[in-house]
Amino acid sequence: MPKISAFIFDLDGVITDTAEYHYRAWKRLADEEGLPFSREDNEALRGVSRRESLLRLLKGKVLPEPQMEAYMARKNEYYRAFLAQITPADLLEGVAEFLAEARAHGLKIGLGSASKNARDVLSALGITDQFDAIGDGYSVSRTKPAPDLFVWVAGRLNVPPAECVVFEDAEAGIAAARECGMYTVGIGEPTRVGAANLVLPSLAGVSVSQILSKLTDSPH
Ligand code: B16
Ligand code: MG
Repeated sequence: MPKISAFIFDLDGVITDTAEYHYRAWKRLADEEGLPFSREDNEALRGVSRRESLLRLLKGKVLPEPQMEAYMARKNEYYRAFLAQITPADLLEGVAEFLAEARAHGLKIGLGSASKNARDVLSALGITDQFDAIGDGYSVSRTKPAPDLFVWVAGRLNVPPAECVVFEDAEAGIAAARECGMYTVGIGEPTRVGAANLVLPSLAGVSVSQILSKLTDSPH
């Protein structure tokens, strides 16, 4: 069994499902601007930054930078209005138990989210104090699939990347973690996170020792 010192979690899709709120906020903007945008289109926005999300929503349509900025600000305003509805009941099944068990194992806990709203979401969920380091949309400039965010979090945790396990629901996030030599646990569809070392439908009923015992000597 390899030496593992830290678990790093993505937020949306792993700890809670803010994806629905992101969708509704983008959908409102798209409808107001007469841009076609479906739930299926929204799948391509999973785990990617606000700017990259807008570029994907625009499907190749080019806008001047000030208009891009205005669209992103408006979407964020719509999204933030939903944050007031988030409570600890919105933690995905099994997450509270899994975090507590990981801490009891002496593992360090990090967050690696693309979201600039991550701290507010953690606070609404009531779990900010469970994290030893919080990496969010402000921490680095190159977003997933670049490895920068996870490297940044590992640095904050003072743990070598090879001793980290990343939990992610997005293809870009698995690619980012693999790029920096971390172990990966994909949450959700194998078609999306199949490149991970382990793939699980969710963290419900999952134990820390179960995960650790399934990791091989090298992440690749
Ligand atoms: P914001 P994650 C991601 O969160 C979301 O999955 C993605 O839909 C969103 O565009 C991105 O955060 C940026 O969010 O607009 O709040 O900065 O999965 O990386 O936790
Ligand atoms: Mg995610």
